[in-house]
Amino acid sequence: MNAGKIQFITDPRPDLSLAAQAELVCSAGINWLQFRLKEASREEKLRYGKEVARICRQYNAVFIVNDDVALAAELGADGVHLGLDDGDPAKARQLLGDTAIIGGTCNTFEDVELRHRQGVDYIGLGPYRYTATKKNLSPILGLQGYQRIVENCRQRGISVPLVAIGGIGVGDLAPLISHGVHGVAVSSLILDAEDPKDRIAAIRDRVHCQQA
Ligand code: TZP
Ligand code: MG
Repeated sequence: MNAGKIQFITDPRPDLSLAAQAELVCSAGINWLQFRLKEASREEKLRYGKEVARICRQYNAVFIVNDDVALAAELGADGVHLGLDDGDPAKARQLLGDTAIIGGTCNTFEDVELRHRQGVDYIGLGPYRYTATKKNLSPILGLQGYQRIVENCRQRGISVPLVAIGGIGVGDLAPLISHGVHGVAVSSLILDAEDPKDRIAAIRDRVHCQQA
């Protein structure tokens, strides 16, 4: 998969536009972004999506669109991130092309088996712990949950990259990576930081220093 180990997920904030979020993370070296904007009209999603896509392209960062394959196609995205209810990865690939990056959200090993069989390129596995960023959270996995699912994947020869998501803190990064996850997807960890650039440096340091 042509993406890094740290995915930033946009989240609407009154004090920082989605474009400013993209500029912030890309300029600090994050090269993988998921455009996530839930409560907005189609026009708003297109307008803000175009701004974020342009910044990602400028920094050569991978640009993924949450939920909506048609929006991803219209924005010329590198891929789409599908929840379990967001449709069939094969159909998404048909529309976006063979080299598109298709991600899928999973909460259980059974979900992982299904999405792996359907040919996703990476799995957003979570939530690690409670987070206010997402509504209707699935059951929390904790470190033990990841350990169990990583072990099941090893036993069944499933090697799709697992990206941990949901309420991840700086102190969670090293343990998660050392338990066999490929990378992490984070939002509030960066957006809530007093010094977001400093926080990004700390995240990059922790993630890239670890052996998967
Ligand atoms: N899906 C599961 S948890 C989550 C999403 C989009 C939000 C992750 O954001 P945060 O702020 O890093 O918990
Ligand atoms: Mg979704």
